[in-house]
Amino acid sequence: MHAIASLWGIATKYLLYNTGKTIGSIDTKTENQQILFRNVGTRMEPMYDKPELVEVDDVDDPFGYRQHIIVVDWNEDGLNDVLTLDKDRQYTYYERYQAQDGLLHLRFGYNLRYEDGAVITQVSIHPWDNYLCACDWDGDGDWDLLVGIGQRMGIVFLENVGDLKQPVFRRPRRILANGKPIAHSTHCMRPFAVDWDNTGKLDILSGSESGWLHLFRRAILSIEQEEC
Ligand SMILES: [Ca+2]
Ligand SMILES: [Ca+2]
Repeated sequence: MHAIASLWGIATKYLLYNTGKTIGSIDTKTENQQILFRNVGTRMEPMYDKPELVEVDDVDDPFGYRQHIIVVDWNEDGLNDVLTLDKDRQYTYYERYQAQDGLLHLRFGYNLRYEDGAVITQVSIHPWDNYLCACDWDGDGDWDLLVGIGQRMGIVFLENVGDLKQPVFRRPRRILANGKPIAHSTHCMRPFAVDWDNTGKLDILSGSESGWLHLFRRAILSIEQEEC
């Protein structure tokens, strides 16, 4: 389903929402809001409730204008969380937790930071859309980030040089395919990391504004030495 989200690019996304039972949901982005379509059917026979806004406890306007979200269990507590860029275009982790009302809510976790303590912002990488993908790209047990940008930046890698509880990241470095920056799209480059061919290492499936999906096998990928 992530592949389909990549194909659709800016308009739609797919996510799994933990609500006590396995429920699939789809969110659709409008301006600075995120909309959840809660699956009130089953996984095999989904049926969606009326759309509802995704809210974050005690945070007004939690999502940036035309920004995207990804859903990942960032703190690995069994509940899917949200990574996004906030209204100030800062990389932000919203944690999902069980509130006193017994329901699952989102709350502010923290802003993601570089190893020098600076908050990661869109502008610090590229002012165009930053499409996030969280994955353990280097296989050391913590979440790294791939960010799809396009233009001459292509897809960049932010290595987590902290750990799961206190992640901090190196400045972005470009991912190279056969020694060259990835350049299949100038805009809406949307990477997703998946072990496509079952080699035990992650490959990249990346969507583009053309509607095509592009597969980059790990064997041809490397990381540029210099930071962007
Ligand atoms: Ca979690
Ligand atoms: Ca890692």
